[in-house]
Amino acid sequence: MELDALITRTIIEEASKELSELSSVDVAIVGAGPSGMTAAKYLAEAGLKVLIVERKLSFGGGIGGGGMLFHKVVSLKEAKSILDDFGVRYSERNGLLVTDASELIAKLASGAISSGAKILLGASVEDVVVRTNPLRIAGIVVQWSAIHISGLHVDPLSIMTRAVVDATGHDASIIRIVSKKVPELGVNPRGAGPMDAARGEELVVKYTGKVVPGLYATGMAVAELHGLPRMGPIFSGMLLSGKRVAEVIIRDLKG
Ligand code: 48F
Repeated sequence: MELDALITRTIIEEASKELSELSSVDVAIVGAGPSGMTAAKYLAEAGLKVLIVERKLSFGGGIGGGGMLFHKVVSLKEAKSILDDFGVRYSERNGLLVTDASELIAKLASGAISSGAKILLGASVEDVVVRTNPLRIAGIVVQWSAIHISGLHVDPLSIMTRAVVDATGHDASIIRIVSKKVPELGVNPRGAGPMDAARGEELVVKYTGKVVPGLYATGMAVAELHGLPRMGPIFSGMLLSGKRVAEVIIRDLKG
């Protein structure tokens, strides 16, 4: 067979095989930002089948933009053990841990993938699957981002889940979908409040966890849901929130 044909056949065979295995997962994380990738590593390490769906063709979410495009981001020392778990290097300045933005992106992704999580790029979650008795979120509805951008009418596909994590940052995409389409679940996002780094860092971790049966929130989606302060380019809250949501899901799914 010609190499050109072999390339096509190999890509389609391998991708189809893997995508069909992903039609049902333990945990679907929506968004490959800092909170979603942190959660993915700890969930996969606990033996759960984890898929991250990311609408862009790259991971990192808000990390790459740093603070006004300066390429360093900072964390409180409370997140030191998480940075160590991922092998992220840091220096200390003014009592803060300083990391290189691109290293943080690369190592969070590498840590999640090495632990067994799958990251699917260029795919957007546009809806949820709902089941009754009991009423719960039972899956995500996925479409290639390129189809969204093109405006073509193409039906999406569903992925069944035991837990969905909204890690979509300020979009709080999944929370807003559930709020609009399943009003009986009583999810009413308040929108994030103004800047207050210290309170925002503390509260985003405190409020991380289950939203409704089958749906959890981490990172800035938590702030959007509960009206918590934003905190700007400090990322310890995102890392700690990602680890926290993983702990809650592991407890709920594995007992
Ligand atoms: O925004 P993002 O980095 O979320 P996060 O983990 O971290 C927030 C911080 O970056 C920063 C901050 C804290 O210091 O204020 O904003 O809470 O990453 C969210 C990811 O979700 C993707 C989006 O492209 C981004 O990479 N995303 C959003 N909606 C969807 C989605 C969707 N419907 N389907 C798939 N991916």
